[in-house]
Amino acid sequence: MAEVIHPTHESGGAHHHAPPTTWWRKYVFSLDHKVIGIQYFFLALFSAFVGMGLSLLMRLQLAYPGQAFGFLKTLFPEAAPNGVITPEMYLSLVTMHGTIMVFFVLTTAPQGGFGNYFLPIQIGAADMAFPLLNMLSFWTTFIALAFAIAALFCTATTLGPIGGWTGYAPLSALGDIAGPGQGLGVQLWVTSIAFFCVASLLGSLNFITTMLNMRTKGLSLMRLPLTCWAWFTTAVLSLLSFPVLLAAGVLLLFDQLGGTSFFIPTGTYVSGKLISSETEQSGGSPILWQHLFWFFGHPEVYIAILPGMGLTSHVLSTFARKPVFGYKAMVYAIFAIGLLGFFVWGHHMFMSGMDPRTAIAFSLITLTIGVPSAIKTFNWLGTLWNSQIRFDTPMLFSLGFVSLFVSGGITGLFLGQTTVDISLHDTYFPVGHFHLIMGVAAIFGIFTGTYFWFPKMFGRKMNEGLGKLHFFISFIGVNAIFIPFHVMGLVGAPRRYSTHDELNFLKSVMPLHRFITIMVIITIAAQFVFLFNVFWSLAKGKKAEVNPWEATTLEWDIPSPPPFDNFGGVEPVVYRGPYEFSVPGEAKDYSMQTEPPGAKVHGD
Ligand code: HEM
Ligand SMILES: [Cu+2]
Repeated sequence: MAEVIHPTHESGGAHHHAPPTTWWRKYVFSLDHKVIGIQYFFLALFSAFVGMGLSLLMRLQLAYPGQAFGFLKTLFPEAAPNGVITPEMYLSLVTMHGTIMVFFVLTTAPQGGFGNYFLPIQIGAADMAFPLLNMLSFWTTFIALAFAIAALFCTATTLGPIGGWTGYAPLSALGDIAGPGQGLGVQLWVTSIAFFCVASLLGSLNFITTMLNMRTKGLSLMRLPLTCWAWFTTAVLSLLSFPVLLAAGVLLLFDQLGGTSFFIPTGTYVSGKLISSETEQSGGSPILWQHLFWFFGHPEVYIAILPGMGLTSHVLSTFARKPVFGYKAMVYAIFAIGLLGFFVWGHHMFMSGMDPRTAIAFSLITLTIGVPSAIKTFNWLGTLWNSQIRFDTPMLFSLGFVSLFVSGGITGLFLGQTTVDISLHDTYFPVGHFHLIMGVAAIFGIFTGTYFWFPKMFGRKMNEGLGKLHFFISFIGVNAIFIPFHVMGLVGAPRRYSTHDELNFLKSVMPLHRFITIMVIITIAAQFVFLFNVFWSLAKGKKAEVNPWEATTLEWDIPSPPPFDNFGGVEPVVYRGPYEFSVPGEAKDYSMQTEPPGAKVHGD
């Protein structure tokens, strides 16, 4: 640690550590928030392709149940004997797909990746408040991913545990008797989650401190880009929700390994065996697991989507050449969503035998989240209204984000009503709902960030033609995949079933299953276009100017890529709000935050 000179905080942003001298310190165990951001980004990119691969296997099975695939036989001789995916194998695919996507893609890329890279720069700081902690957060996330990958390979007959990403007790607490992958598989899976919780906790402390303490001169709170508000609120949500999941995970591990029974009730029969007589484990509450899990789980969906919301506001304003409509309302809406998100977890438990009066309370609070969400949506439309839109790839993905957020959000209003949820619960309807809103909307946020910031991060532009191709195929693809999920849900197709062709009433959904799988293959192909674009542009992309999008915030004032300490030791001074586009009377249609006044000052 010799090269770290400790921060002096008098002026908020003055903070220096000397540049690294060895290869290891530069690229692997780096303290530089930019390197760490890129590490998080690539970890998420890798995980996204793993998660996507697992979903493709599920889709093959759902569209062609019982069909033998030679490559499956070779790859998984025991989990897919004769090339046919077993129901247990299918369940493990569901589990690991959900886990990897939620934790290692959606929680990792927007916050750990882009947040790490751009929060310090957008507030005019040289690094995060605690660089060493930042490095530890990344490597703890890496260990978490290693455990998740180990869980994939620890049982021959499955690809990990089979209880879903929600790991409901008591089956997750009982060990191998509850099914293949439920012993060692669950232990590795929950260890992975525990490491992930610790990493996110450390990261959130860093984000909160950095944003509150390290803003440069003139950067008052109401002059912060909305991206920063979103990362900050996300960090607060992480700080308050991950500890609960960590505690639940440790208790689950005790149940698995230590003979405790936090989640194992008296008189549990599994496969005809009375558990409590075998193991003396009794007296616990499986519903306790659901409370702890969903107390984390609901804020988690906002952890996934808030950074995308902040970025969408930012990008819509930049490419519409107009100030964000209702800046303050947007900040308060982010807070409101974050706060209300802690009081609605019960909407995941309407089926758990909860008192109907409690359910009504959860239902009402859930519906009130529609208010700040609608404020955000109308303000996005307000920003676009009467504007001269530049349709570059980042803008297309932001518009896609708004569209997916609305289509996914509307069905949330259905599911938030107890009476409607009871009949739709555990069908494909919620699966369609959450894929649109938290799955692909958040992924579109990640794509927006990639296309928007790539020139700054790597000093080269991504290819626009390939970017547009990627956008159009993906946008049509995800709608063609996930809107039919709702239809299947209304027909009654149950989720987490490996075949839908055994019951007569479901025969009608089989053609839809095949259609969806074809769309999945096309959409996945488009993701390889994206992957190619990333790596090709890294090597061969056009050199990027300092400010290719004619944007206003601090990152567009410094070279692409930024030097080691971001601002070359000079503390930038901020004179304006972040979204001064098309200000009447100004020479250009944008004024950078660092341009001294002359014109009116926005915000304050
Ligand atoms: C390539 C696009 C994707 C496809 C085709 C896809 C497909 C699927 C399928 C078929 C299921 C299983 C449904 C069931 O049997 O219950 C599933 C579950 C799930 N997916 Fe995706 N998915 C995709 C992307 C994502 C993304 C981006 C996320 C990120 C949030 C995600 C999160 C989940 C979760 C949390 C589950 C539930 C797992 C569980 O029930 O435990 N998926 N997905
Ligand atoms: Cu929820």
